[in-house]
Amino acid sequence: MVSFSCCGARTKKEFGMQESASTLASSEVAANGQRHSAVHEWVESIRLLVNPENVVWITGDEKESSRINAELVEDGTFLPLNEEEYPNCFWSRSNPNDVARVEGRTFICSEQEDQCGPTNNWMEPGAMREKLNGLLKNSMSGKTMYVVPYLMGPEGSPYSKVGFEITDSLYVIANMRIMARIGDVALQHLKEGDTDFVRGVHAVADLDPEERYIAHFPDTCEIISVNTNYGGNALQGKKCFALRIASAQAKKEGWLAEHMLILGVTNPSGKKHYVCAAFPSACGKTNFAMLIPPKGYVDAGWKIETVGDDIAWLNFGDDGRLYAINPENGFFGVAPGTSEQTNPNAIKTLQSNSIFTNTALDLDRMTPWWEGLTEEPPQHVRDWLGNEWSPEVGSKAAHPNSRFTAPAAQCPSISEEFKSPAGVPIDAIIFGGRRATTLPLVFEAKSWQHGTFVGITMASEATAAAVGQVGALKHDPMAMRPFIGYHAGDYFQHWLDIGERGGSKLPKIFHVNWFRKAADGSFLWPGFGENIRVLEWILKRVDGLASGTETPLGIQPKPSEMNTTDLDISDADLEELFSFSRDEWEKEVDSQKEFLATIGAKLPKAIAEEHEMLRSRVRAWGVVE
Ligand code: GTP
Ligand code: SPV
Ligand code: MN
Repeated sequence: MVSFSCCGARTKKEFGMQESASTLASSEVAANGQRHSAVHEWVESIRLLVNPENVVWITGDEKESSRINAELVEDGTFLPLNEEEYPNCFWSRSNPNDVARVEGRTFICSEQEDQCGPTNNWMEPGAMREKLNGLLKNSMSGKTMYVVPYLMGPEGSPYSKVGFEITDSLYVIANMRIMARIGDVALQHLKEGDTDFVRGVHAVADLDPEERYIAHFPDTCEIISVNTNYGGNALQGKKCFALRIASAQAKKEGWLAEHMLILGVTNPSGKKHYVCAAFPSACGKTNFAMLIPPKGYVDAGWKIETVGDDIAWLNFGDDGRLYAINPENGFFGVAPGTSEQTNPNAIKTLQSNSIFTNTALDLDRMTPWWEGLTEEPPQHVRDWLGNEWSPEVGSKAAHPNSRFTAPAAQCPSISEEFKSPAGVPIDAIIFGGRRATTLPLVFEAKSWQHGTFVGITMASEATAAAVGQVGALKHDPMAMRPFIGYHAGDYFQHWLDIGERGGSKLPKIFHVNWFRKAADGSFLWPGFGENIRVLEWILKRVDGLASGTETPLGIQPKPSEMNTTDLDISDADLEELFSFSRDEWEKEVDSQKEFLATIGAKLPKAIAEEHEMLRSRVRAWGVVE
């Protein structure tokens, strides 16, 4: 059999892989080699640079996946979990220096510095290439270079896009296989002679944090990550392509690539709405997307379906409305806090064919464990660092950013529309941050322009999803600050332009805050399934069934418009959730001003004006606590 091995003898270990490579080699090289000559030329150029022992094309088939998992078990990267409780699941620990996205090492290498903007790190593309070529040169010598074709978005969708990730990491391939549609499905999507694909290179190298780079070249649709093997840095389909590169493409092509979940909600009269929500990393997207309503709501006929939990691509349909697709194929979810009580759908999703990274391990059952999964920790625990652990140790057993990688199709609430090439029409867009104070449970923006301003001025307390100080309040426009692949000022203008184009057919825009705290530090709002009460009000507004009340912030529910039946919360707490403090808002407006100033000359005038109008409304309102 002829294989697409480029040079050198195969090692015994790689023999299994070679078989699958040969299968594809015959189809890809013979049938598609010419069809996809641009891909092959680029792959060859990378091969010459990284100098691997051989090259393997990933097909995405089941047997190949089993071989990859077996190899990961053999080399110690994967520990198989209890086959009865967690069939085909694996536990994995990353290098402790490589546990989250690193924004300080993430670069947007646009041709001009002012295309990159103040929210990103910039390096001149030529200089970055030189730097990375130095790191990549011979980085795969003695190793196998894998070529992973992947499709972001449903098969057959005009909105889906193809990428390639060249990698030396089987861990990355095992995760990419869950997170994206990989292999032949992607090659088939790429038309003959098509050069519109994202070129990605990933090399584990020696995981040196000082030489770690997650570099994006939006002008040429290239991604290079080196010295990292962690999720958002290394699974390139996700944040690197579907947000940073795609947002730059979306700007040029007139659509939106956003850090948003997508859910469908059916009300008791059978009417179905679709909603997108942008919350920053680790602020509740996965949970909201899979929400199970409380009993009263279920009995009444409410139903939530999941279309996506992290990323939405929104395009205008022929009818002028915005339609969303989920470019991903799986969930890379935050483990801590996920339980049968908080998110039963996630628990059912992750019980087979899943990967657990940096969680703890219940040694007696050989099942994954994390803080919040059960009230009491198991008897014998290994922590995410591989050490024996008990509560007396004082540290967390699971890393706060430990994750499960699970196939979306396994989610009990997955929507039929998850695979829909056309996507789903969006009725409402919700922004929300993690705010202990100041922000009420919910308000509606007065218009698309005001909603754009509300999204831009969103702020949130930092979480463990990115390296940095947890809890620090950070501005995070549209939950996209780390993911806008071009100048933030141009991105804000793009939102306003979408507003001009979509007019009255656009979704209404809302802001929520599940995380307001009482003086004793406890959450005022029960959250999770109860969040449907807020969603119900939002949809009443969409359908014109609630008048709300005007406040300086926008439109808030009248007390009588919130369904509080069976809700276990005191009247005082409920009032506090909606309370408005002029002192707090004076400070908020000042902090918004500081943030908006960082955008510089590219801040759209309309946004500066919205800010001035908010300041006047806050001043005029008086103290209403
Ligand atoms: P990324 O995958 O990083 O983008 O995160 P995400 O936005 O999907 O956040 P996720 O749903 O995973 O939630 C993150 C953390 O917030 C978890 O520990 C959840 O248990 C917790 N959380 C989610 N929803 C709520 C809520 O309504 N109330 C409270 N108090 N906590 C919540
Ligand atoms: C996030 O940080 O928003 C995530 C996890 O969804 S990662 O894929 O690492 O970016
Ligand atoms: Mn995310």
